[in-house]
Amino acid sequence: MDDLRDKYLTAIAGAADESALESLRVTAVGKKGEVSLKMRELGKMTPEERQVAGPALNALKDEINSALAAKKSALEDAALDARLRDEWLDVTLPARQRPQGTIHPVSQVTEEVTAILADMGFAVAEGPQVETDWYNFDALNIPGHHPARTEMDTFYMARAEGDNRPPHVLRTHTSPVQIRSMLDQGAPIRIICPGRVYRADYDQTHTPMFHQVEGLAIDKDISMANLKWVLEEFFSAFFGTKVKTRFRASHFPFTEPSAEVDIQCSWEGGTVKVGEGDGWLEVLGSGMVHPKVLEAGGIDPSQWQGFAFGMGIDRMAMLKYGIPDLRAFFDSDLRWLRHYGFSSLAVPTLHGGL
Ligand code: 2NM
Repeated sequence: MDDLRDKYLTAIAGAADESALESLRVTAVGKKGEVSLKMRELGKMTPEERQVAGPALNALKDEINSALAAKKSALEDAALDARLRDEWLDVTLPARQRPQGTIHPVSQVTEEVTAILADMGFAVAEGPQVETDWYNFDALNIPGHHPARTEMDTFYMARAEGDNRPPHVLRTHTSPVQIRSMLDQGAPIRIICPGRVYRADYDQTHTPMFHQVEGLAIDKDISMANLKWVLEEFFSAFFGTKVKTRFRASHFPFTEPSAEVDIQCSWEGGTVKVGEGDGWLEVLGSGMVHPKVLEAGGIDPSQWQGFAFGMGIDRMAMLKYGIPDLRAFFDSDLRWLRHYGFSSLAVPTLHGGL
């Protein structure tokens, strides 16, 4: 029995893993194991021999079982220690660098303009970029013979032979959205319409697609004075400094009277600075909405009146952020986008100074 004990306790102590331990258990104390076979021999012994051998064999079996259990738990501990050694993570390490996109200046300025005008009570309206010529021209009191309607200035959608629907165009301004909003909501109404517009024009200062925001306020007693306040308030908030405006009489088919609006600026060393000096920069068209346009929008011009204005977002972005070349806006040059782009986390707000 001492030989058995020595043999198994040594083997258990030296077992390399749990499966080696399991086969030792089977050969030692399993049903047909060596200790169990010895126990079966108890029957052939005399009672006196049995009295000695029985408890001794039981004690040996217990001893082997506890050695097995102790070794099993030691192997488990060692396995856990090995995993803790091999699999640890340093959760304090900085994150892996990933490519960061930037917000395009046009998107940034659209958000800024929207934040300022939303604070004054204007809601954002959007509409299709492909329009019928009624929404883009007729409803805006732009007559059939007007030069803006020619293919020199407007992109007409190609049509299949025999397609007799009215002509469709890429909208040349966002005013059709305002017609749709008037027809949908009626008066009073206070909206801005930011978005892409298209004109057949390409040179230093024009791209065939550009961005506009137009405003519309219709109520019982809205005047040019309200328009002037809204615009001065808007420009001052946008440029972060008091900006004077100058209204010059002009003409648009959709407004009467109409005014072009200049903002105060200085020209020094080839750079424009807004809100100082005695120069002027034209940035916006505006006026009182023409009665025919109100009518086309389903609003009774004997009951309601209001102002509208429109400006170029791309141009406002160039002015505010000192971007020299308009065409680079749409080149998708990553170096340009990284240089002039904005952090996606820097959301423009009024209280943050935009
Ligand atoms: C401008 C200039 C003047 C304008 C007019 C309208 C509408 F649809 F309400 F009649 N929306 N925008 C307007 C007026 C736009 O852009 C230079």
